[in-house]
Amino acid sequence: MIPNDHPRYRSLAVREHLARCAKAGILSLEGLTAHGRGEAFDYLIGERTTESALAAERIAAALLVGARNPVISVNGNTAALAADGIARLQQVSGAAVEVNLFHRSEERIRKITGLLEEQGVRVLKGDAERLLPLSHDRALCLPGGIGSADVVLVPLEDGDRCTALREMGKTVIAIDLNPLSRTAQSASLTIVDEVTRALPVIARFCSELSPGEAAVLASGFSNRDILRAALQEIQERIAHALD
Ligand code: PTJ
Repeated sequence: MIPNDHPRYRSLAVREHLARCAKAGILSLEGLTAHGRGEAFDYLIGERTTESALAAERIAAALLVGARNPVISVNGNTAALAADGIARLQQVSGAAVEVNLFHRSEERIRKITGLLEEQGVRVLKGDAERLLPLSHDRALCLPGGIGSADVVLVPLEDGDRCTALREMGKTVIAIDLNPLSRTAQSASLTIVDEVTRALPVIARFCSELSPGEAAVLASGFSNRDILRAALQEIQERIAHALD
C-alpha cells in the first residue's frame, strides 16, 4: 500500500500498476527494466513536457493528420501505461492501431488487444507476416497495417525496427525519453517525452491544426535540431540542479 502523501506517489503507483500488468502477462518482465531506464531519463528532463518535446508533438500531429495510412504500433509498455491515450489519439487522427511485440506470443497479443479494446481502441487483426528484414519477431506485422503504412508512430521502440521501417520508406515517429537511443537517433521524428504525457498533447494538436499548418510543419523539420534542443534542455537542467 503506497501512502498517497508520499512525495513520489505517482511514480510508485505506476510501478505497482506495471508490476501487476507483468504478473498478468501484458507487460514483459524486460518491459519493467525498460520503464526504469525511461524514469531515469524523465528525471533528467524534469518530468515535464519540455519546449522541444512540445514542438515535436505538434509536428507529430501534422504528420499523422497528413498521412494516407497512419498506424500506431503498440507494445506491452504502451498498452499498460496509456491505453486510454491511444484510444483518444486514434479517434482524432484516424490512425489504425496494431499490436507489435518484441517478446511476442499469441497470448500476449490477445491480452494486449483486450486491454486496448476495453478502452475503446479499434485494433487491427489478421495474420501477421514477416514483412520487415529483422531476425526477431518485431518483423511480424499485418500487410494492411504497418506493412502498408506511410507513417508509423512507435512509442518505446527497440531500435533496429525503426531503421528497418525507415529503409522501407516509411516516416517513423518515435516517443522515447532517451534522446541518445538508437531509436531516437534513427527515427524521422523523435519526441523526447513520457508516453502518457505525449499522447494527449499530440491528440490535442491533431484537433487544432489546420490542413495548411499541418502541411507546412510536416515538410520542414529537422530531427537532429529537435534532438539537439532536447539535449541542450537536459544540459541546462543539470547545470542548474544545485542552484
Ligand atoms: O512489449 P514488448 O515485448 O514489445 O517489449 C517492449 C520493450 C519496451 C521491452 C522493448 O521495446 C524494449 O526492450 O525497449 P528498449 O530497447 O528498452 O527501449 C525502450 C525505450 O523507451 C528506452 O529508451 C526508454 O528510455 C524509453 N522509455 C521507457 N519508458 C518510457 C520510455 N519512453 C517514453 N515513455 C515511457 N514511459
